[in-house]
Amino acid sequence: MKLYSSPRSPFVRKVVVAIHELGLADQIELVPTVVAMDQPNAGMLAKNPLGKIPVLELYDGTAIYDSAVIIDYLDRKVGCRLIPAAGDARDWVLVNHALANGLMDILVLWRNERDKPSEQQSTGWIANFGRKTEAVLAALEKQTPELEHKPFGLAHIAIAVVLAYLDFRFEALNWREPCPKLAAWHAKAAQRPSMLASQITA
Ligand SMILES: N[C@@H](CCC(=O)N[C@@H](CS)C(=O)NCC(=O)O)C(=O)O
Repeated sequence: MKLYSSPRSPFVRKVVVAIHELGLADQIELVPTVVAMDQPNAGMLAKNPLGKIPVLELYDGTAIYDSAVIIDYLDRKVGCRLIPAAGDARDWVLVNHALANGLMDILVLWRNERDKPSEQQSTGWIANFGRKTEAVLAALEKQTPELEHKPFGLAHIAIAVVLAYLDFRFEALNWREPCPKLAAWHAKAAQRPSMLASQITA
């Protein structure tokens, strides 16, 4: 199988971490792929009409996207280790994945906005991104005891990856200061072999 990917995308990193957690690294080839908001990649549009990565291409050519769907597909092959099959445990994983994944969406939009020439930037949007980011971090700080005692799964992966993305693209936010428990959890999560094998590179 092939994973169309970029080493800087947090959505791709989520999938790569999951691949390592599931022990599937030797079955999936990472194919470096360039995508840009202002320059659709024709090859990717043919596989995913949204023009986004990650895309997993199966042996028969079927394209699977987006990141959560790819992880769900791989996880079901191996026996639902990252996303519980049913019940409250499943709901907890999916809601907390949605929270971290939603923060990824906000950060990508925020970065696009702040990279525009200053006269084209919306100060209202940027202030709103900042408020939402603070709110998500406060919610995650409260969730830390749950993170510590629940099995490492899709939600943990998304949270660990989005916090690393904050370090990579939003260092000045200094997210650890208001979130000491989350910072301690992240320091441990960042040492997992799956996280070390998938570091974001500039
Ligand atoms: N919801 C998608 C988001 C993927 C996404 O936004 N990927 C970015 C790279 S970080 C992308 O491909 N951007 C190109 C574009 O939007 O045209 C997922 O979870 O896979």
